[in-house]
Amino acid sequence: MAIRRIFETPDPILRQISKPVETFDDELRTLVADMFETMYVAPGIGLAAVQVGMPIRLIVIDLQEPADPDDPESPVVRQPRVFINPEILWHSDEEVPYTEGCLSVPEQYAEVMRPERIRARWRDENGGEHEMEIDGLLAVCLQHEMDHLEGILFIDHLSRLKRDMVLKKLAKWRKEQGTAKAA
Ligand code: K1U
Ligand code: ZN
Repeated sequence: MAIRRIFETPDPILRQISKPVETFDDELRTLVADMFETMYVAPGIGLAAVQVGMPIRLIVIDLQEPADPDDPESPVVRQPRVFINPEILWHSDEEVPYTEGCLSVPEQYAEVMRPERIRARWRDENGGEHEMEIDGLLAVCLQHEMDHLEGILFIDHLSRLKRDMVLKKLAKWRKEQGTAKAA
């Protein structure tokens, strides 16, 4: 397994439309393993392949929630999930706010509204088909990651004013880190 570089805004690769996965082979499964390792180290709860420079329709998610939902100090349970060629078959009219982050827009968070529930279909890394109704943080995260497959970042959901504020804060943070890049 290997940790891969995470591409950050404004890298144009993040704006590419990812291509469907057609071959479910060991090369794909190695990429999946590398993406989980990269995501856990980052740390994050999701990652789309395009974020590591591979514009294919592959997403990994692990919400890493505490074993006991009533005890935030209880040990985290790992539940790695792989979504390949995901499709949203249905979404609720009700939307919910969630303060999102993105490993490609490091250290920046902003509230985004998304449908509360979705029905999704996808394949796993062995080509097996899955279909499920999803809500809560998994629905938020899957929709965020599916946006990556279309070249969309969470900041694109913000007003121009809020987006500019986030990008200004990002530039300031990068300057403080000593790795100034144009936002
Ligand atoms: O870059 C990404 O797409 C990953 C992103 C996923 C996400 C987070 C929040 C809402 C929607 C989608 C992240 O993982 S950002 C980091 C983060 O949220 C986190 C990091 C450590 C522990 C818990 C959360
Ligand atoms: Zn993201």
